[in-house]
Amino acid sequence: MVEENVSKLIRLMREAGISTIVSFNKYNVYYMTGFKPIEGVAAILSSNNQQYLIVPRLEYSRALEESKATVIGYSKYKVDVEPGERIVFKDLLETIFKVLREEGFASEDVGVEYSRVSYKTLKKIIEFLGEDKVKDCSEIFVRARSIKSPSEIGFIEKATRITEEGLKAALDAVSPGIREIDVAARIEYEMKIKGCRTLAFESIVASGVNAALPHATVSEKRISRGEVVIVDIGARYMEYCSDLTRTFIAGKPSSKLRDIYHAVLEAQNAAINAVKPGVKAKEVDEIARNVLREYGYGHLFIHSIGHGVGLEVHEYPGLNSENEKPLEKGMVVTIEPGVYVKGYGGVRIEDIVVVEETGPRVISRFEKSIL
Ligand SMILES: [Mn+2]
Repeated sequence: MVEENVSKLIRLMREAGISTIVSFNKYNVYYMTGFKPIEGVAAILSSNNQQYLIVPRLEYSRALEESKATVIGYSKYKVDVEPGERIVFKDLLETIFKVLREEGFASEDVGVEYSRVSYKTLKKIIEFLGEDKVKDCSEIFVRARSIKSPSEIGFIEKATRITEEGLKAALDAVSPGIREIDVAARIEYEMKIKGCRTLAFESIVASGVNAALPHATVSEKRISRGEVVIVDIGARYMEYCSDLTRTFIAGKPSSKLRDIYHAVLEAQNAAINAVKPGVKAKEVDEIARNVLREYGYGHLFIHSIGHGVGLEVHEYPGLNSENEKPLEKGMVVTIEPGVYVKGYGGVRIEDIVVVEETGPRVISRFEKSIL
């Protein structure tokens, strides 16, 4: 998988006329090298496929195992080193400069992700290389990662299967009297034992009035009879995220709730059916918004229709009213309309869709009728 990612990055580097890229971002370092960083890591890639992974000394042997890149450890402390170990007694940035200088990369254009490094770091890099040599390469990673390979899609599917086990646990647990936090605990237990090492994001179990807040997380509130419960959860598998939402009802839904639910579901179906290569991201948002407007809920749909999902739970493309760019084959996006009524509750339904040549392929399968 890393080989495929690297060749995609190299192709984009050549198109952009950048001969070397340096990334400090943990997702992009993983994408480039297969090494899962904790912190203080960087990766360097040249357009003739020289790969360097620079890690803190304590991560040196793990990096050698996980990555095929040339691994260099760094440490501020001059202590004993095993023969053969490549350890530099400098800080991360100085170690990068050493590699750039020694490999001759410093004489050509070097791409740095302006959107992912601190001002202080960028300033030092510009001082070292000279202003005309440093280029912003943020777009290269955004573009490469937005189009998923079959193996990346496979990991997102596996993460989705695990997340569905979490939804099932939630459905079994939701009943009048239970606390939101208890439901979350059962969800996360189930996902963990099914192979989810870390969550894609903090689980949301929002009942009743809390469901009116799209990003409410979990509280100790007890769920009452007849209340809605928005469950928005995501497992991670092989570092790839899933992100699914279902809205359950603890007891019998009121007719108002039923009406909102069906409007949201109809909006979601319309948006999903619009997904195909070439369709503008904003059009998908507009289609869902129009359905909700017809029901009189347009003003209560207070976020965008969806987002790309991959190594990060929110990544390019954003499916919002401002994104004029077309969807492309291989993108994986969420479709998640919601209606939020202050002081009353809300409904959101979210699925994950792969943009295929012929149209949408919904990879989540969890039941969507009122439960
Ligand atoms: Mn989402």
